[in-house]
Amino acid sequence: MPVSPKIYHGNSTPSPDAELAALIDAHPKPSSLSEYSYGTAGFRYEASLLPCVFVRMGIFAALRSASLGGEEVGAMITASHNAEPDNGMKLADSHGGMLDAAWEEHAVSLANAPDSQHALALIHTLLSQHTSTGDGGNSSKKKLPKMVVHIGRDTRSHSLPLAALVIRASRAMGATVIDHGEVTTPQLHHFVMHANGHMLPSIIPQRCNESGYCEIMAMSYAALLRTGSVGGKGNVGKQRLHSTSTLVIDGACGIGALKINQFQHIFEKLRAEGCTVGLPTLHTVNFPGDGPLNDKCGAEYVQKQQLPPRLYTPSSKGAVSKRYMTSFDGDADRIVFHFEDEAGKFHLLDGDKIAVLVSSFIQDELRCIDPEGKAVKCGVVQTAYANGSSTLYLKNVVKTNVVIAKTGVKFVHAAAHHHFDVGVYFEANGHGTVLFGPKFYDFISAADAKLRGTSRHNRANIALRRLRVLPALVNQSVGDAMSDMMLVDAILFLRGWDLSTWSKLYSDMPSKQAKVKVADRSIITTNENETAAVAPAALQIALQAAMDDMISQESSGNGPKPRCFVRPSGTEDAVRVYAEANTQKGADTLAYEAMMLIYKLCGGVGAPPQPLITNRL
Ligand code: G16
Repeated sequence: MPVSPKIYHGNSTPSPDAELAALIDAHPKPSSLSEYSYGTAGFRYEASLLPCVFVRMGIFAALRSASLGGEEVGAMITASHNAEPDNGMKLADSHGGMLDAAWEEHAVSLANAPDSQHALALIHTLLSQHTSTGDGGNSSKKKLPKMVVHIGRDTRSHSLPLAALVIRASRAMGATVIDHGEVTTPQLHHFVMHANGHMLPSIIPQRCNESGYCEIMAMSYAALLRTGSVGGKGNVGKQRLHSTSTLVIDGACGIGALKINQFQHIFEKLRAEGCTVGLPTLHTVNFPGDGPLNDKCGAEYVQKQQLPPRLYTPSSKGAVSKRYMTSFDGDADRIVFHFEDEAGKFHLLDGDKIAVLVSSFIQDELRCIDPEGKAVKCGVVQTAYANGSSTLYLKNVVKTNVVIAKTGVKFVHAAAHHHFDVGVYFEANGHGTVLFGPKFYDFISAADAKLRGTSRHNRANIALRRLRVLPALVNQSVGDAMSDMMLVDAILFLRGWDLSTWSKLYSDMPSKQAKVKVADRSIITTNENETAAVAPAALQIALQAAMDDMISQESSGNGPKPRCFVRPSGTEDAVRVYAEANTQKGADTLAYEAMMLIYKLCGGVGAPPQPLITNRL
């Protein structure tokens, strides 16, 4: 059952400096690390390296809240898709999204301050520059604004002690801490967004705790499913297809498995109330403790290896239908779908396929009200990892706008917000959501007024009911596996599709992803959208030659051409490689050539990479 958060009040020491200095001194910088860097999604390291930076980030989160005049912010303790020994922190700004880019620099400076004296000096500078009640160098002289920090954590064994450090540090700054305990990353972002209620569009009910989060989502999901029972043209979703009647959820042995199970209770209640239209049976596997976190299971493994997850839960052996499956990652902010066909072949439906399904659904519904499609600008944001076939399909078949942004939610989220009134963003790894802007809400109000009094069976009216529930169903702060799962399931239900039908919309170009370990991955830099390496210059020249070679070997007709790019990971100590070609052998060859180039030109460590051979199931 959802638990209520614990509230800790800030310490009321007249001058917090002594306590802050003591905390900082007690958690010195590890000698094995030259500098902390802010990665793709915040600080992420092997857990024993983190106490120093977590104390400072507890202080920093309070500072950030102070700089926003007391608006509430969040800190999530998680290393998401990484292996169990790693941990990290994702910082949520008051709008619920990722920390403002300008403040990342301050976070890095505070994390790397050589000692408590320098750290305190920086804290005072930030306070005086960014708060109206800033102390100009002495926090004991003036009253600080209200500061509120929400804390959440994943199920890693070290997340609890690390969270305790963050709580202590925030309280030492005088901040009120709201400790949500074990939650998913998107839940924590949701709590922060809802805590600052003035930022919520009026269409979304304000619910700042876990039971509220579950209720809003489940009710919106049920409302969307119910629109399938109305009938009318294009409305096939009256009955669930047998192949989608049970949805198996691989929880990656992490927090998502525990949280999705809470929806069972709500679904049971809905069934008891007679609201049964289309609700599937949920069957969760891979709970915390069943197996190692993210190891041979979960979204990262399934998507990168293009293999089904291992099923660790003892009762799942032989009892799981593989027709309709989904995998979350370790903090449940990513989701991919997959199934085994009648011939036992594995099929993956990744973030690209989700972007296609969701964007075409929303556009179809909008066009039922606005056939010209001019009132609201829709589009999709992808990254360089998007399969070339998906981008072509989006442009040529869905006929939507496509923008390519840098890897990382903070970039794709910002691009969706900036370019579109309805911006669908999904990274191929399954991290994504849909953002609705002010013009969308104006469109809904105008449609409401226009369609008032028309029949419930009127197709435009059905479209309006569908579109109206989306902002509450779809997490508006960050990608959310549970929310995306319900959105996708509802769309499949309304379309009368199963995973096989959805999968056949287009065929992915064969692709390969790999990693290479080098002494210092920061020597590799890329262009703005990461499609080409800028340094070392010799790397891109050699990569281009390998791509040209592959293009001349494979005739690609009008389809996407073979391509390959490399970039340093911002979450793991590795350089990532992505290759796609017209054949799996071509993609494997290209990826292997890129790995060898990185190994030779960028200081590879350990044994040289081995040739890649993909064996499909
Ligand atoms: C994080 C980010 C994602 C990003 C992923 C991989 O995911 O939130 O946006 O795609 O890292 O980043 P990189 O390739 O730089 O390692 P998560 O789920 O691990 O938080």
